[in-house]
Amino acid sequence: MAETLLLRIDGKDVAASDGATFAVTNPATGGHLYDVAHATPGDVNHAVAAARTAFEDQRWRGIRPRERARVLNRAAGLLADRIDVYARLETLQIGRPLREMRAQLARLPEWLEYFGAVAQTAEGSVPDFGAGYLNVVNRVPLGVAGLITPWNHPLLITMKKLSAALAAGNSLVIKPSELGPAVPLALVDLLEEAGVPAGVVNVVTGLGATTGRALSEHQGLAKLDITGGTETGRVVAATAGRSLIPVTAELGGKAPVVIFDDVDLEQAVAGALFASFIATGQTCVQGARVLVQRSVHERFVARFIERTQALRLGDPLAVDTQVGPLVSEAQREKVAQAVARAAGQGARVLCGGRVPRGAEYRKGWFYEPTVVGDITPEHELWYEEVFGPLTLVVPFDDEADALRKANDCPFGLAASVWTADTGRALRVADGLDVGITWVNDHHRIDPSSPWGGSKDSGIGSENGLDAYRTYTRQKSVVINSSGTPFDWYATTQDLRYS
Ligand code: TXE
Repeated sequence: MAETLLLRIDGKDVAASDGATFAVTNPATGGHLYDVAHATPGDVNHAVAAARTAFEDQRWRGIRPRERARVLNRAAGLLADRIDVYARLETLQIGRPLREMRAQLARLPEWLEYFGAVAQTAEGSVPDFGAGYLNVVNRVPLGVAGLITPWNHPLLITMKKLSAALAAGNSLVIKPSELGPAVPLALVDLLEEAGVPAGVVNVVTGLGATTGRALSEHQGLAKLDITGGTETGRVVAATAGRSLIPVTAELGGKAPVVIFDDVDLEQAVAGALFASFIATGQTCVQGARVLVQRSVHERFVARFIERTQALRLGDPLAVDTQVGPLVSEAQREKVAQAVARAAGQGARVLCGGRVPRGAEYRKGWFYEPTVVGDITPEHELWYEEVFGPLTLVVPFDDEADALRKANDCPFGLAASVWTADTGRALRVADGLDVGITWVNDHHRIDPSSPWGGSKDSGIGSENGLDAYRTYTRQKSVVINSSGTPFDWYATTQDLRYS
């Protein structure tokens, strides 16, 4: 594929106004995939204006929610037919194994279906305003929403935000990651084919510091929804805050995987592997800290290392590949440096910790799945999010110790608890300061289930009814139905006016 991907503004594919482009490469081979238009602040302005016009002329928000849902269901059908094409594109851009991308993308039509159903069934309310009044409260769309999305799940994360935003009747400007813009761009064609009017969904591709910044600073937005690193989230939220633009931010994580000694060891090892190494560890809910009860710690670690070393690294397009490359040289460097720093501070690299040898790995950003032990809060790696195929194993004594260690973290996105004791699972879930806890599982997601965290993991949540609500605002109409004339200034008597 050697072509230039263009911006999508007001239903048209357009080059950047200054003609600038940037290149997207294949992280498994270093090969050039395509050039992409690099939107200028002027292009961003143009996209926001097009989205605003589409909002004001009601071409989408004026359509009854039931009809919007029909369009979204049609889009879900088209998407289901294109999964294989999109999965391959995602793998080429970000290096995640094709098997993973197919499994992930096959779920995405559900987001369109779910939020279409929510839009159809959403109802206003009639608060008790008191005798002689009728108060009708409706929810209306916000306006133009800016979506800034990352590279690690390019279509999933775009879909989570877009489905809620569109179902509610908003217009959008999407700034996909510079590392994986192709599928979010292709999605606009699909949505328009399904019946979303041109101009409702616009895409500006570009780098974070230029295009992303221009979008996040735009005064014409009614909401900003970002998934990215915590530092990016802070900058974007601070900028939006100055303009009083509401923000949803899904940021970093360092999820603990808490394994008690009453759980089947093989299941626990399989679960921890899935938690730690899916997406080559590049996911915000990655099991980045495996906490294991001391009585089984040694046995667990031996088996965990054995299975980690057996993971098949390689060409992400090959169906039997289990771990692909990292997304970029910078991301691999970040992992390698974190491992070197931890080792220098006295932690022990139990397996991995290096670039794999072999001609097939020479051109891509591969790194061996890595397990680090003998790690304590004295080490930076205890706290920092690395975002790669790297996890820690840490022993704990009892429930209280497990909770103390699990919560000793700046992030609070997700955690998993592995135990056969339901009471214990509930107690630990209750004590964890995170947004999502899985019991005897990890990484599970559903459009109906809230996805968001506490502390440095962000603001608000995606998925579920709350996500839909945050793409709307309340509009209250208070009707005087008493039929009684009222004239405040005609008398000096005490009257109730509030
Ligand atoms: O993310 P960025 P990067 C974490 C992870 C990773 C680190 C950096 O730890 O190592 O972040 O990854 C846009 N104004 N996560 O650099 O930069 C950017 O173009 C406006 C966690 O890839 O945060 C992209 O579209 N926008 C995470 C998006 O923000 C800006 C997913 C995310 O990119 C911007 C990804 C700016 N100043 C990384 N700077 C998760 N929670 O899943 C960048 N962007």
